[in-house]
Amino acid sequence: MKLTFWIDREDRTLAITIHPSNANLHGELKVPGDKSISHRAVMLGSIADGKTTVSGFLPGEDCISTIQCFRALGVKIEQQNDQVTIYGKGLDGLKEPETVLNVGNSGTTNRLLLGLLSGRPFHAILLGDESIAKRPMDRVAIPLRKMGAHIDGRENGKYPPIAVRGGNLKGIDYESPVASAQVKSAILLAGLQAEGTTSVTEPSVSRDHTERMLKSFGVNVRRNGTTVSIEGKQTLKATHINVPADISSAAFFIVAALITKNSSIILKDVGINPTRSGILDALIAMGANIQIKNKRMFNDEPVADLHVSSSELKNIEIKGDIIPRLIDEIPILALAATQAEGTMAIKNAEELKVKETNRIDAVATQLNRLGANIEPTDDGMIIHGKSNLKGGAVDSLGDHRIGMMLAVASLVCENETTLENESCINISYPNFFEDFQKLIKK
Ligand code: SPQ
Repeated sequence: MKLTFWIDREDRTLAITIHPSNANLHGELKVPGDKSISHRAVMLGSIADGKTTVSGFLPGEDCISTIQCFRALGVKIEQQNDQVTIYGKGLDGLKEPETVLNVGNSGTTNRLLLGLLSGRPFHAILLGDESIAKRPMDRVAIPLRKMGAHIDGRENGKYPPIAVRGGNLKGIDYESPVASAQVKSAILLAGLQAEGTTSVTEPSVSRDHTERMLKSFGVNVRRNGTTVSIEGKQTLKATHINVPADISSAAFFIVAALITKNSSIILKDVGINPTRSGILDALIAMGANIQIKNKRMFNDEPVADLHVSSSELKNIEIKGDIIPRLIDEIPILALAATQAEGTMAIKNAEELKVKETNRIDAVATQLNRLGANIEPTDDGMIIHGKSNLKGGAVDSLGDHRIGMMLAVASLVCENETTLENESCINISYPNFFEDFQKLIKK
């Protein structure tokens, strides 16, 4: 196949140059497994009784960090590419780790592990990279302490490294100030080990993969509106988990096909859980030609094949309950907005400030360098379309989602784009450039 899109590895892994080529995208692709679901499969398999098998696992750096942490907690786990086998011995099978648990760049690993370890009768220290050191952990430490866990860290437990000594927990009724699946999941994983009932109420519903997967492992979880409840002292039975393709990864190619001319692609087996599919709703409301076909279930998770073709987009306002349903897709949605008619205002998205980078600033500074017109605001951004992007030097700033968004942006740039610090893309999509090249046609 003749490639019209290529990568110069200038400094081994530090920078790549993407040459614009008036390319379009064609063909069929299955993007790697869902990151959130892959983490949870390892965690729940590790505390279940018996052998859990996982197919479609994401072998990205974040999920490998989760596997390494559970190995350090004494769990035998075999992993080969997207196949994983976990030999769970129940919650009591977890052992006090002899070394610190390295969560790498993964907020999910850090926060969910804190919840899980809050109920274990031993001491553990969790640390990660420079980005993790800046991410707030008090949002989980506060409710977990109320349940009886001893948690400390920098600035009174706000920032990693975090130390936890777990023990006997009691159920709580917690009203979370943020719609966060990591907060909700950490409390549910502690609640599983607590006396009585634990409930979490959120301002709006965040991704519900933990609740769905707990059911697959035989645990009873109840939902009433924005409240989820779990009874303590339940045990998990090993199972098989088939992980859907990650909608957050698919989103990069969806937008790439929409904003380039004469493109038409099919993305297979994509997770379309309604707590994650806000990006499809937003793009369709903007006029995107996206057809959702062949709907079916992988365990308790809905999946479908997405047929996407080039579209004329019109900007809309993005705010309220849709925000947690597309929070990780806001960088790529912002790129789509630069190529759409009119103005997009994104509101109520202050959570973007506490991701791998401050994603409000990262999106605005990097896309503006390419020629976009984006004003950052306190809780989001205002994107003025339609911009002719020029190209130039940009930086992922170490954030995988910013890196992939900028690589897609280069497709519509007049001149060459140089992306610095692209290696962070391995966090969630190790073969991103190879898959991107597969879809590019002249
Ligand atoms: O794991 P991490 O680093 O927090 O990953 C991110 C991402 O973009 O990959 C956020 F930076 O996704 C989070 C997501 O934003 C993954 C997640 C989960 O698996 O539970 C939930 C969301 O975070 P939150 O804080 O809203 O719960």
